[in-house]
Amino acid sequence: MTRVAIIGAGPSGLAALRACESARLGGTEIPELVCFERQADWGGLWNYTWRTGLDEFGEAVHGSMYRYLWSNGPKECLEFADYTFEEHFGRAIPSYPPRAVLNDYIAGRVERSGVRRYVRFNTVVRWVDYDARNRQFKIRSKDLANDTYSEEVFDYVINANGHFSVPNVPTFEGLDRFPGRVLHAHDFRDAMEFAGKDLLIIGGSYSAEDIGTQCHKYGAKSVTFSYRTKPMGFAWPASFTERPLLTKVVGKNAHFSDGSSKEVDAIVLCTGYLHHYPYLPDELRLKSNNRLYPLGLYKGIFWQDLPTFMYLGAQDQYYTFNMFDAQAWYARDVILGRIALPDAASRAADIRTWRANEENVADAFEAIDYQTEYCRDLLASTDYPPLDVDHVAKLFKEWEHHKMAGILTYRDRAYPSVITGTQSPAHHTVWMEALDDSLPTFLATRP
Ligand code: FAD
Ligand code: NA7
Repeated sequence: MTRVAIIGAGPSGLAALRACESARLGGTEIPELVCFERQADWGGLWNYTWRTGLDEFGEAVHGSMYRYLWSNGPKECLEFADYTFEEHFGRAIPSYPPRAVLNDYIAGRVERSGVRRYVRFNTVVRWVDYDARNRQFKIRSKDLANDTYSEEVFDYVINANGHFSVPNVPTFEGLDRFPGRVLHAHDFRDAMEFAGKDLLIIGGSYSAEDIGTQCHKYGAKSVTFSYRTKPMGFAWPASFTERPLLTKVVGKNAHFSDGSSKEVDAIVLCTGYLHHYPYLPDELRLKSNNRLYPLGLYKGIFWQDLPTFMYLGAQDQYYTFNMFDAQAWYARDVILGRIALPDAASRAADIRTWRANEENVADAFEAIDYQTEYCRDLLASTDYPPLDVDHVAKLFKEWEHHKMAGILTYRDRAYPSVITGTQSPAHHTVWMEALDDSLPTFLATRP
């Protein structure tokens, strides 16, 4: 029987399980599935851990999410077309749920489809080898709880390990003598730690914006952003400033490339993440920065040199959960023989075209259009339930405008579901005053 390995049970790996299971429920014989997940439960980044550094087994902690994290985009843009928020929660809920609520939604879909039996928790993939003679992969994994290694063979590998876990950590002159805390966003857990402090944040993207606004919400005295390429440019409240790149730190004084300086108490490096696949040999390993179309992946999924090896979720992400579904349904259909891949030259030409178009993307609005076309292309070939990506793109663009209109208030907006059409209710408490991010409080009709 054909065997498929899935590495990771985050939203991408779970999409692969769900895709296969829905084919099975539709009467199709599916391959034998083994999903390796190094954490004790599924959900990937959404499965919050207080730990940082190494975990109880001496493994690098995967989690980059922090307490009080709320969705940074409308949930209507990520809703699964085959499992709506209304189906999961029994009613419409507000548009910007906190982490625990989204984790509950992700887990609910797969819990109900009964795919837990395919997942080996606390099991880390250590090495993947390809044997060209019998066209099979050999996976060496470690059962962390029982402290034992195993080796097994597979015909296909779906790599869904996530690429926002291993931090990109630059250094700056004087950091080694800075008399305060210095950390990367990957290790950030609780904004309360920075209440009353003057905070310096390096970076100009989502982590910088979100950790900065969250620290403000929980009482930071001031937030200074330092950007490498360009400022984020939001209408920041008075206690925020944007400065160009940090050049050095002298004592508590941070010096910037425009000659200005600022005394700060703590520094958070929101400098992004590395594509990091320590269990993959050179010939299977994606080498990329964080971008919309990493090279080497046909349809953004199939490893060009060996298409039985696949990556899910390897792109920079506007679309998330439903894009992982679009990828997973497509990957599944290739494995099931429902979709035939073209020859290597045609695949290479297709990759070149998508990459050239990606290089012409000029701003966030064009990036949204680009990823919309990418999803549309995948969705056209599978039986994934209808998803109106033009409507999703429209909501993404409204979201961008709402962020520009108010970086502290955009989460108070509400949008209609793309799938059901139901208008989401406003949350009972505005985001800036919603300090309790627990699921029961969020779902309560009144706080
Ligand atoms: P992950 O969620 O990273 O899951 C990968 C899984 O693979 C993990 O469970 C990990 O343990 C497992 N794994 C890794 N290596 C191995 C191995 N060797 N062996 C076995 N298992 C392994 N997206 C949104 O839509 N909205 C948001 O608000 C949002 N906020 C974010 C905030 C932060 C701080 C970060 C870092 C990301 C955020 N994202 C958000 C984007 C996020 O990437 C996706 O939502 C989603 O989690 C990606 O799913 P994934 O399965 O590809 O990766
Ligand atoms: P991103 O979106 O990859 O952004 C990384 C940021 O880090 C970006 O602004 C980079 O600047 C900056 N960066 C990287 N290296 C440096 C150095 N050496 N010096 C200064 N600045 C640097 O990662 P995020 O963590 O913000 O977001 C990842 C996910 O987490 C995302 O999906 C969110 O939903 C949450 P650049 O613009 O390249 O000059």
